[in-house]
Amino acid sequence: GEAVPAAQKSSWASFLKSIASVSGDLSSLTAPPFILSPISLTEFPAYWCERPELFAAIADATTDEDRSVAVLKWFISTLKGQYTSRNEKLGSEKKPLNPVLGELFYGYWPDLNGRGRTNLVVEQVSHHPPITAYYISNASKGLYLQGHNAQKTSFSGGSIIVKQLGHATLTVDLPNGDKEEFLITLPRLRIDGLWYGSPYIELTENSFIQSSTGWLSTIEYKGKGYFSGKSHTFKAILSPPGSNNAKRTFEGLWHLTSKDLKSGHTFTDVQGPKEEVNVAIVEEMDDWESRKLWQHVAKGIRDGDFETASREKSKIENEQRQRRKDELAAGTKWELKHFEHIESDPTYERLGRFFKANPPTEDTYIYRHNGPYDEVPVVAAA
Ligand code: 0T9
Repeated sequence: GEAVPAAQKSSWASFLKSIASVSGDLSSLTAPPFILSPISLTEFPAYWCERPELFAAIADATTDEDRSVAVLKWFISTLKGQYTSRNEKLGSEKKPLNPVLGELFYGYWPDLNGRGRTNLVVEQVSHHPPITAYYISNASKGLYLQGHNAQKTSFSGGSIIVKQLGHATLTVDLPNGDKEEFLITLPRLRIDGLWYGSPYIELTENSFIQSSTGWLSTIEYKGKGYFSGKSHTFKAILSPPGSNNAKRTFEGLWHLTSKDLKSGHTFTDVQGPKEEVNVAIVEEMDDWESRKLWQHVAKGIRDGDFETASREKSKIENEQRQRRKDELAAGTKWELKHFEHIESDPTYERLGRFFKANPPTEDTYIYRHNGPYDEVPVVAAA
């Protein structure tokens, strides 16, 4: 392959072979250096909010229909960041750092032009399989997004097929005191370009956004050679409560622009700049915060010093192994810091019924409201 350095060709070939034989979880496979990313998966939830004004705009919609349109617009506008930004920043899709249990990522987007401040709290809630939980809130706009992510991978026709497990729920405080909820499911991914060592993602099949008002967005994803013949194509239909008929249809390319077919107006346009999340400087971070925890590994990868990267990675992994052993010996269990695991998410069950969500139930991680940006609880005077 072209993108594979000569010295890493055989290790890339054996990596591809191991991908084909290991199904389920690829996170712990050792990949050749050229494909390693210095960024941990705990940073990925930030992609949900790199256009904070579109997130904030959800609160400004005045009808149920318009609110569902605003949620869809925000969602579609996140896809470019979620699924193509490594290609833009790192040259191709790369293998992210596999987070350790308890790894944290905190960030925010400042309040500008009245959009309110948006905060992000992420915690790695499982190491094997990797599961990442997150909470994104814009309290001044009454917007709260809670979700978790895991993946189940398989290999087919030379591509990696990634089924995303997990979902997100968005809660919106309405001016009349009611709450509207949205259940957001996640698309399937196909990772192509592996043979040439320059992987990229295509989205496939469907995902859904179901509102508690009954409005439903059904989003269909296609790549090269399907209905428009172009990669990164989507078509979304919005149907009113109790109906399967499209009231609105939106179509286009999720990494460029799309149109509202009824009006002919632009629906999404993500060609302009996005805003990366703001984080503390490493010196001021907690030891469990991703960029501090991985700093030496990341530097090794960035500098092309893979000996240092792999030595530092082993340190982290050995420390983790020791922790798990100690817990086993002491009969204790690792405690999650910011989230509580529950076996079945009532919001998923209730809203998932509208569109026959598969599976019909899913677990979830409930935010404890004890992140660095939450107000310190007032201790009652004695
Ligand atoms: C949630 C996103 C997810 C995480 C990543 C599949 C993948 C891990 C999960 C689904 C985000 O909201 C969106 C984007 C990219 C997804 C990653 C792409 C990827 O390749 C990895 C997997 C685990 C690999 O690293 C496979 C091996 C690698 C050599 C291929 C580039």
